[in-house]
Amino acid sequence: MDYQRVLTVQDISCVGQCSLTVALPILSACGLETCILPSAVLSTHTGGFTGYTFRDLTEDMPAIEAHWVKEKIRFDAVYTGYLGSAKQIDYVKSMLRSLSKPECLAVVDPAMADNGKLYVGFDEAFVGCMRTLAAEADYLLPNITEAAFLTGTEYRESYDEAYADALAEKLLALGAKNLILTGVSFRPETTGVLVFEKGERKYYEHRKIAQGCHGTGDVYASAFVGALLRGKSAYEAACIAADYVVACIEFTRRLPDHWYGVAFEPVLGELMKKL
Ligand code: PXL
Repeated sequence: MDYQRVLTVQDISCVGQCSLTVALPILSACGLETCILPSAVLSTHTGGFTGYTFRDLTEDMPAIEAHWVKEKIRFDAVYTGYLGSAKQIDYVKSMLRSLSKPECLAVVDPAMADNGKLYVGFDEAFVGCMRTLAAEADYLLPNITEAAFLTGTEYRESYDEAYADALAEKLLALGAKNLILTGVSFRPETTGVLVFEKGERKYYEHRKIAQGCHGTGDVYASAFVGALLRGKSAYEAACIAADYVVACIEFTRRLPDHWYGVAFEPVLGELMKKL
C-alpha cells in the first residue's frame, strides 16, 4: 500500500466530536500518516454550547510553516476544515505552495455554515476569503448552505436539480477542479451527494435519517479524504463516506443526550471494510 502523508488544518474543539478530534482518528485509521495544524483551540465547538473558550492560533502559523519548510517536510495532500480567522486562509494558501509535493491534492471543506446560516463568529468578509481558497481546491466539499454563501446564491430549503446544478456550475467556475456537494436532497425521505469529477456528474442518493447530528460534515470530509487517498475515485470515496456517516448517525441516535456530536468511533470498522 502506498503510504501517504496528509496535513489537516482545522480547530481542536476539545469536547464535541468535530474537526481535529474526528479527522485525526479517521485519517489515521484509514492508514495515512496524519499531520495536524490546529487553527484554534476551543473548549467545545460553537454549535449549541455557550461560554466556550477560543484560543486563536493564527499567529503561530507562519513560524510552523517556516519550520516545516526548513525541515523539508512536504505533503501528499492538504485537507482544510474549520479555520479560525480570515488571515488563516492566506496562510493556508501559502502552505499549499510551500509544503506540497508535486502531485499534492488540496481538499477544502469550507466548514463555515449549515441550515442556511453562518456559524457563530463568521461574516461575509470570511466568506469572501474562503471563496479564494475554494478556488484552489482539487476537491471542494461544501454543503448546500456553504455552496449558497460561496456563490452568492439565495439559500433554499427545498429545491430541484436545476438549483443544485446551478450551484455546482458556479462553484466549478470559481476554480475548484472537482466538487462533492453534500446534503443534496430532492425528496423528503432521501438525501445524497452530487459529485462532479473530471467534468462528469454523478448523484449518490441514500437514506435520510430524520435526526441530524452536529459534526457530520467533518466526519464526512475526513472519511472522504481517507478513502480518496487510499486510491478510490472521488465518486467511490463520496459513496463510502456517505454510507459511513449514515451508520454513525444510526449509532448516535440510539444514545440518550448525544446532541453535540457524532459517535463515529464504534462504527469505524464499517469504514475500514470498504477500503
Ligand atoms: O463541525 C464544524 C465545526 C468545527 N469547529 C468548530 C465549530 C463547528 C461547527 O459549529 O463550531 C469550532
